[in-house]
Amino acid sequence: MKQFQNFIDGAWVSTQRHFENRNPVDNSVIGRVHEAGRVEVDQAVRAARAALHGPWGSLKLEERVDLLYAVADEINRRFDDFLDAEVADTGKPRSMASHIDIPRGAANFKIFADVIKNVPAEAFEMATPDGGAALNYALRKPRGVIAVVCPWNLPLLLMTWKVGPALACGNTVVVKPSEETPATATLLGEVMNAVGVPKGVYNVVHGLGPDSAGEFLTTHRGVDAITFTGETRTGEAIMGAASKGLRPVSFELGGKNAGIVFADADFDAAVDGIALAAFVNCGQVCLGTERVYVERPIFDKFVAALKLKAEAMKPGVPNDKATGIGPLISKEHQQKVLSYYAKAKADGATIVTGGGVPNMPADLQDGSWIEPTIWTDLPETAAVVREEIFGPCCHIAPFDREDEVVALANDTPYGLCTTVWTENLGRAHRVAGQIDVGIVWINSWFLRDLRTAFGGSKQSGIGREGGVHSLEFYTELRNVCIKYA
Ligand code: NAD
Ligand code: 6OD
Repeated sequence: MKQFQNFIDGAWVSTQRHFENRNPVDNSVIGRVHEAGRVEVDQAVRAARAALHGPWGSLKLEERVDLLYAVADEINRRFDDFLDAEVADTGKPRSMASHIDIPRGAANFKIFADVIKNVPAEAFEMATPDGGAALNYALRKPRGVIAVVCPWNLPLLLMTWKVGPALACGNTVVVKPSEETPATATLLGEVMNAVGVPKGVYNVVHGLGPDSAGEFLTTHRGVDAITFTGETRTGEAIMGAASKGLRPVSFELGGKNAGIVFADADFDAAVDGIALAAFVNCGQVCLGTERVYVERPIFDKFVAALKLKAEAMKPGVPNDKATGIGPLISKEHQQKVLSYYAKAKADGATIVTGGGVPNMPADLQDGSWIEPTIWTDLPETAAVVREEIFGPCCHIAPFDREDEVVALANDTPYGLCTTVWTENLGRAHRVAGQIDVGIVWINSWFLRDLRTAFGGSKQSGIGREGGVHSLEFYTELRNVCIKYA
């Protein structure tokens, strides 16, 4: 059985409190996680502080950038180790993890190394009141010790999406991976040591949220800023913690994203795109589509086509090339998703397909399997239309007018993303301008140049990260004015 220890100051730290790490495919115990207490969290924060003022802080930018390139190269060299670890923790199809999770995990270090190398500086020559002159410029300084609190759905990808820019900007980090997925954050500690990242720059503390490592880290006053990806309610708790000491936060939170399909859309592309957005990663993507609105003339045809797509997704184990959908992350999450399936039924939904647990072979029956599910005929007030489920499911409703569907899409406390499917360019621009979200995809989904801004509006997030936008959170500008004449 694997032991997942904390990684503090470049060393492996075990503790007396443990919890189990389970494989969602069959619920078997695959590892023992050493839970960090207040003492270990404090050690990690102190190590991060010492590195900031020591070996890391004194590196030249070029040396830091070279180390980040080396981290990316080492992740790629150990690609299969990362792949095995991610797949064992999440149960996701190996094909998905090898095309998305692991390559992006490596790329996040390269991209932000390039960003920091090329970021322009601001400088102004100015006349002074006494007839002299001054040069006024801004220095970018790291914020300090950053707490990185992560979810389980894309563990390496979403963790490195924060750690990459944080380190590129000269900060040090203490990462709290999700209790469900401790493996790849731990493995990254080995990578950091292997390529010579100074000890204390990257630290990992394992544990849960409340009254555990998550809370101990975010309430620790030695942390200068907190970046968090996860549920909106957790974000509220972390924001409360951050208010002590007025520490800045960057939040990527939940969503209840709409997909809008106009009758003039490329029909097959829209069906493929919505199927991907609703079902990939077993629906456990914050950017996923759980509300679909289809223009009435193509409504029945669309529902029938999406049903075929859902039913073609064969549940199975990660290594089987025929697998279309893996399990949910845990039995607990399976119960949550099933409770929404029950609510939809009780609310009078038409269950187009799915609605339960698929039949699996005997050795997999204890896994967290779930059927891709489509509902129609629910009012907009139904729980499955309003609340984030984070499972492979969507409700499809018809609409008649553009202004009507814009209002429907916007009628949610969330504002992460929307997909719009249309061949009408004017309409595409018009609707993109009217939907109150951080990201609008036209005729696409999950397609993004990593240099662009990513983040949610309303209760889906605070701030934007990506490319130079990440610098706004991971650095602070120091204004220097020098009178030279
Ligand atoms: P979660 O909020 O339950 O947990 C996320 C992390 O926060 C975990 O590491 C957990 O241990 C920690 N945590 C929980 N309570 C805490 C507390 N009180 N103090 C400090 N830390 C605490 O989220 P999850 O279940 O891991 O992930 C699913 C959620 O994440 C969904 O709502 C999804 O939409 C959201 N998400 C959003 C994005 C985005 O980019 N907007 C990306 C991925 C996931
Ligand atoms: O691709 C990204 O950078 C990103 N933040 C994706 C988020 C996915 C949410 O589950």
